[in-house]
Amino acid sequence: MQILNLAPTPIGGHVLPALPYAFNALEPIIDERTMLIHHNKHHQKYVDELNKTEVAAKNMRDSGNFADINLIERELAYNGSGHILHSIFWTVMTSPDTGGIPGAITSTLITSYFGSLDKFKEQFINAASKVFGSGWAVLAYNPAFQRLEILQAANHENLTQWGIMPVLVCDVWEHAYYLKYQNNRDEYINSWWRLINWAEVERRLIYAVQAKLDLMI
Ligand code: MN3
Repeated sequence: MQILNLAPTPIGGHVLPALPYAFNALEPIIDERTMLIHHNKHHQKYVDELNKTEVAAKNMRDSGNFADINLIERELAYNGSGHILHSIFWTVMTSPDTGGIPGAITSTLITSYFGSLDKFKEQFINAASKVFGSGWAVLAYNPAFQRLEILQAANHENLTQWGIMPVLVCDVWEHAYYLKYQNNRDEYINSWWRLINWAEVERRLIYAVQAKLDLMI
């Protein structure tokens, strides 16, 4: 891989990223206990299952027995997407009302596509609120179209556009909010908005735009 300057994650070598703040940093909007369970139990499980599945896939290739191929491919999509979305989720939040305002690139791309920041927020919150069952609201840069889009993720891996690069994600699985908000998902989402770390969204968006993956189609 030297020629490509890549450092690929070894098969079965994913690790749970540390939170970039204390478990109680998002209080009172997201309580410490929810963060502990969500990060140390739920996200850890996606990492563990992804690692296990990658090893199982290697064993499948080594043995030439592909009887479990459908199960393995499904697990790769589910757990891999779960690991990626949670890893992004932790970084795009910060203590309430300290995350600033959308950066210059974020504001420009949001306004040019959604019309205004208010229209963007309205669609994002509605998308998050109306996810059927467990899932996410995702603001993503689509390099094929060279613009942003709002998508829902059903579970972690369904309803996507291929090749998107998520820059802002909101977890609306019940495990993200149930201890404090019970069935009041809308209250959670509207409070969650005050946690957005706009500098991190801007950093991710600049990276996505510069990736120049528009040659993919
Ligand atoms: Mn979650």
